[in-house]
Amino acid sequence: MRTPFLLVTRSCKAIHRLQQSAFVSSVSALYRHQTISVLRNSSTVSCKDDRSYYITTPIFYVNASPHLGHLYSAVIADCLHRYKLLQGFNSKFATGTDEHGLKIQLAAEAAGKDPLTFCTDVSERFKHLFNSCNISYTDYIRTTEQRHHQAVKHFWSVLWNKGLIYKGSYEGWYSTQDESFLTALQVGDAVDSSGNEIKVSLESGHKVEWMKEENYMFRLSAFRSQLLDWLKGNPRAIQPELFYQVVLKWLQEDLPDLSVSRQRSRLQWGIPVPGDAEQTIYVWLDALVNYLTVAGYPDKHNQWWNVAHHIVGKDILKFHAVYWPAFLLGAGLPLPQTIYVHSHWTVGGKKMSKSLGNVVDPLERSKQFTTDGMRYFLLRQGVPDSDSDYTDDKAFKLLNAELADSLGGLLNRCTAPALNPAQVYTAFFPQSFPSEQGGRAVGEDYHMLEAVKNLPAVVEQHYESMHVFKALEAISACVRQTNRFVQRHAPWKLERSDIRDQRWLDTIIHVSFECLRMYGTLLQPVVPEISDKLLSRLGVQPDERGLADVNFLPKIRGMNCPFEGRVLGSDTGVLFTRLENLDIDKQNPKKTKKAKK
Ligand code: ME8
Repeated sequence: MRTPFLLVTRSCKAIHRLQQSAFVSSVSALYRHQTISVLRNSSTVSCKDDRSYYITTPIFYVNASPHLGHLYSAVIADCLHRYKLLQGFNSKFATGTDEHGLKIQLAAEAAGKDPLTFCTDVSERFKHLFNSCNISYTDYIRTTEQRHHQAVKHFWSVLWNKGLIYKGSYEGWYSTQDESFLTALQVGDAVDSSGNEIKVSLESGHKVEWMKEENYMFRLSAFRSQLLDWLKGNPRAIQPELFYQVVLKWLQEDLPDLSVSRQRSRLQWGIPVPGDAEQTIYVWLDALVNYLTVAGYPDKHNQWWNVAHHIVGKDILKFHAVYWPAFLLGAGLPLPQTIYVHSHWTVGGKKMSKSLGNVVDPLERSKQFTTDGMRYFLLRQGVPDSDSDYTDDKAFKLLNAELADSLGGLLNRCTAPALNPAQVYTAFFPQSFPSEQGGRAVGEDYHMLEAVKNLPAVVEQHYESMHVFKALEAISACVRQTNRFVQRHAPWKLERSDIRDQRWLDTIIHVSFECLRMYGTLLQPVVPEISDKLLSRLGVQPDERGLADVNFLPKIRGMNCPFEGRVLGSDTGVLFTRLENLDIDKQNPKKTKKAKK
């Protein structure tokens, strides 16, 4: 799929530059929002090349406020979106809220509000969280919007006209919490908080109820072999591999037709079935079409729909990897290129839930840890293949170790006036550090250069497979190596009056700056504010921060380095302030460990 960066057309490159310049954000909230709006507007400009990319998060239910898990999906998508922009792609990034269905209808009733007012309130909370956390979405979709209603009705009519929807009756289990129909095998016994025996979904643990209704059915069973063919022909369509295997297994089993409407008498809060005012379209069919609505369906979706990638939590895998592709096949539309699946954040080893009182408020935490701190923690500790347990203590330790001490410490050392009184990007002297081992450099120094040189490729591979934590692990390992490099040669001990020592000192700083420039460039998708601060301090201009500009340590290959001799950017304070006296959350980490045992 990748083409060389140099193929980017001039117009796209210009947009890319604009997007890059947007990273020169000050940390003030006002400016940050302006920055994001530049990012948003710029990516709606159409580029006349095929380097388009479209990434989505799930659209979130508005029955409750956003929690850490929602922010996690958004941060992953934001990271991939920003990475694609860095690569020179024209990238579109959609998120938003899922506002129809019984669950929302009941939540609005319980809140004593009319459904739309209720949805608007909660949707705004999601938007506020995402804006506060620098989620640079280019489109925020709400399923209550007119453009979406039109897309859903059109989509329904296409399926109907192809004979893929028929009037039938559904009798079976339904979970309102999951808005999902279940077979007898997917249901088990449980006891609710009042001691009543109930039936629950084995997968989600949510209560299920028996229902019998006349409604419309979609011929899902007819698509089993096509879905299998798709997956067998596209082994990377669902990532990571573990989830691909899960879907393959589902497709070996029985795949009954799917109910795609509810009786209007039970569900009023939704889009009516075209031509049948007695029925409401099933909320999942409605919700999935959001991805098409944003792409411009039904008239002008091709540019984006051919390059769609979805980020989803493992809880909604079946909807995205079975129902959605079947709907799309039915409608004669291309299937998503990738469905990236991630596991869950737990607290004390348990799923976050209001009743357990263990919900982590991402807004509050991002104030404590800073926006970039929160983003870094989520992406560094979140593992797609298995659940990750959240504790404040982990975040506190990780951020202090990797952002404050390791990365911040390295920048601090090399820019300190004691070592760098002229405040310049010092010169590199090949006599001190020749391309072949010799001079004053030692074997470990060459190993470090090799690791840093290879970093863009390593990071690309991990970003593209959504293993962002591995990319950050690799960057962090290199930062440690660079710190050891400085420590090993102790430039503060060198005798400046000796020209040879002075040159060696300059060379050490130059090499460290080159490493820092690499780290700052590669970290932009994860910690945009910190990267901006770092690159600005090094004097790297906004249009020199793309992946194509990285050209690591050209002087060692006898080439010119555009940064050498430049005056550094001004000192705007430490990169990441150490978190001290943190008001560590009530969910005491020790207690958490015990609970885990
Ligand atoms: O399912 N850890 O919305 P939803 C990580 N509206 N991610 C989590 C999480 C956790 N503990 N909890 C939730 C819906 N998520 C539908 C989606 S899409 C067409 C319709 C994230 O509000 C994760 O991405 O229940 C999960 O799939 C999603 O939020 C579910 O959000």
